[in-house]
Amino acid sequence: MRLSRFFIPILKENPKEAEIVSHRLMLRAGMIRQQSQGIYSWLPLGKKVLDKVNNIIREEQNRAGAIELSMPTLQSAELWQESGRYDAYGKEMLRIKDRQDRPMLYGPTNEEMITDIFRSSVKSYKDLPLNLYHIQLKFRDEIRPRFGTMRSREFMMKDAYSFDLTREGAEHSYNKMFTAYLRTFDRLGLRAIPMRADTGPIGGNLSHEFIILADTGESEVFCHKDFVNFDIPAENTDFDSVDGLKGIFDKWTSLYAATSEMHDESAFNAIPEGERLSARGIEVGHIFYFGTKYSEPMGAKVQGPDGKEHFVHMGSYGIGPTRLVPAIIEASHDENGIIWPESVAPFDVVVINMKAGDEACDGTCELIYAALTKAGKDVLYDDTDDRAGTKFATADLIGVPYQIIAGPRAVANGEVEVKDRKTGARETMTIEAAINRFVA
Ligand code: 5CA
Repeated sequence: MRLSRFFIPILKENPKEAEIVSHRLMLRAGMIRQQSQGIYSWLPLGKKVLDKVNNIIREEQNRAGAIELSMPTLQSAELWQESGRYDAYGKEMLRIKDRQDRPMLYGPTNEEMITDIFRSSVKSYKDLPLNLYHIQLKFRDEIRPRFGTMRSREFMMKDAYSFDLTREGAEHSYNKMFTAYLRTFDRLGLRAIPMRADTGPIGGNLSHEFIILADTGESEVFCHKDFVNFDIPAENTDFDSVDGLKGIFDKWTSLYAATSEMHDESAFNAIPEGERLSARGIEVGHIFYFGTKYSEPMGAKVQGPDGKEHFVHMGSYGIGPTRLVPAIIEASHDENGIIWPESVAPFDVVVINMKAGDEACDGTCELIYAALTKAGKDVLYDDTDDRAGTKFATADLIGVPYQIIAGPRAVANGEVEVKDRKTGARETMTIEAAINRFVA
């Protein structure tokens, strides 16, 4: 992508409305634009990052055996009357009427709709277990939308829903998602701590929140400090292995039970003082097991091996991609801007032409741009005629992991500079070496 042809409305000044660094940087880097309170457009640079985040989520959901579908944002109120949540959900739900005066709503979550899909076609235990997910916009009319897309009214969610014949089966489905989440957040460059949690309006009695430590987070975290350092399940984890996944899960729950109880001060106080961690964090994911809470009122049942009908045991599993993007920035930035982990960076590398119009600089940049693009790299080429200082500031602000800098003096020697955005380290090398560094 040539910067001269791209759409990236960089802000020179710090936007006054932004209270936290991720919001400030997302606005300054031209990633998002507020359309009305708590409702955002994702501009091209932001959209690229969001897509990468969603793809990692998708890969890990698929690896764990979940199957993708797509449900609408607008739902009929009838479904929610069946589950009893239509009135219970209160003012957070945006209620709409269609031209026939039928009550509709902009979905804040999809337990009812997925249960409806399930009951319409699954009749036998032989079709279980089943886990269906989608990545779709949601709407919650939050009292205090704030911090940009961190807490917005319209936001994206990956929501997965599992169906099992028995509680044991449902617990295995829960452990699959638990394990997939540990892997997902790790691939996003984050340490997300699983914390036992309240279930709130989703209901049920087994639930974990996944929390990233950050001073600006809205959640409180009390736990053993060892919680922050843990092994991530390997890529070849056998998600069908009940014992294997239970081992991963038990390690957590036992550590948890032994050392911390989020809402239980005495358990926290039982941790030796030097080993306590009391911090703030951002909830980026939340998983629930809620048994037959929706299957019973909505009549979602299957025939079991005993020939009898059984209400299915369900769980739901949410991740917020539009919250994850600012959460990644909170965890990874410096005074000059964003530092993207390579896995979600909007571009792999930016080529900076320090003297656009200079024949040697132009030729060198075009050569590098073409070679890296051909090799499948996502390259941003700053071919604008901005001053070098502006170009460096832009490249640092938008956080592309590597910069290849071509200035007249180096180019005259057949060389360019390669800068690592994270460490700031710069290295001069031949043009060929610079290309090979990214292609090899
Ligand atoms: N149905 C369940 C799980 S599928 C559910 O709705 N869970 S939730 O309410 O905990 O939301 C799941 C995730 O969505 C949260 O962990 C968070 O990452 C994201 N999320 C929730 N509300 C917002 C919001 N207002 N803005 C941005 N992200 C949000």
